[in-house]
Amino acid sequence: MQRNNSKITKKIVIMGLDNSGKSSIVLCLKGVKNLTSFSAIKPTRGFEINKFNTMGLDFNIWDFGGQEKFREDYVKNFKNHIKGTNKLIYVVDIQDRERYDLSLQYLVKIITLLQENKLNPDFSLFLHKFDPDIELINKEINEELIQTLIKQIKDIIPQNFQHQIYTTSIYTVFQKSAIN
Ligand SMILES: Nc1nc2c(ncn2[C@@H]2O[C@H](COP(=O)(O)OP(=O)(O)OP(=O)(O)O)[C@@H](O)[C@H]2O)c(=O)[nH]1
Ligand SMILES: [Mg+2]
Repeated sequence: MQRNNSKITKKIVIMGLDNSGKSSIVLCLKGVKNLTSFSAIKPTRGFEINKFNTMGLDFNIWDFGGQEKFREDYVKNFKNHIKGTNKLIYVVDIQDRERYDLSLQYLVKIITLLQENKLNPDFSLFLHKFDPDIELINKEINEELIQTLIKQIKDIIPQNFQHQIYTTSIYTVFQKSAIN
């Protein structure tokens, strides 16, 4: 937590593979509604800190670009990047079936590092790009596939780890549906 003019600013960290939709989620959380902002998003280089205020609370969202070269740096310097984190959001692109395994490997690394550093921030996992009618648009993404993915995720997250899994999409008025 960071003190800012005697107010407390909470630190939210958002991580996941490149192209998983993290920066788009950040725009949603900031309440941005104009579509041009969404189409103008470019891959994040390194990390970007976004400030926003909601319901009288100040937040800093640290958006960690997911390209491999950046991921390697975060893993190497994990402690520096993560210190003071109140909430960590991990994003999996459910439409990127080919990279489920890679995304789960990155998740394992992050959880292992959190444990090694004895950190236990509030942890949310977003199954993202869960667009309305996804099963009609993309026939590969069916209930069975998602349930298998959720099972794999639950096997990775330790029992004593406070966490919540949600499905999310930018194509709904941003909503998240709890899974467990
Ligand atoms: N179908 C669909 N596409 C999305 C959704 N959210 C984001 N996208 C698209 O996914 C692409 C990548 O989005 P970004 O927000 O840049 O992804 P990122 O995780 O920040 O990527 P890096 O900065 O490289 O780590 C863009 O073309 C977005 O429009 C979603 O909910 N559904
Ligand atoms: Mg980004």
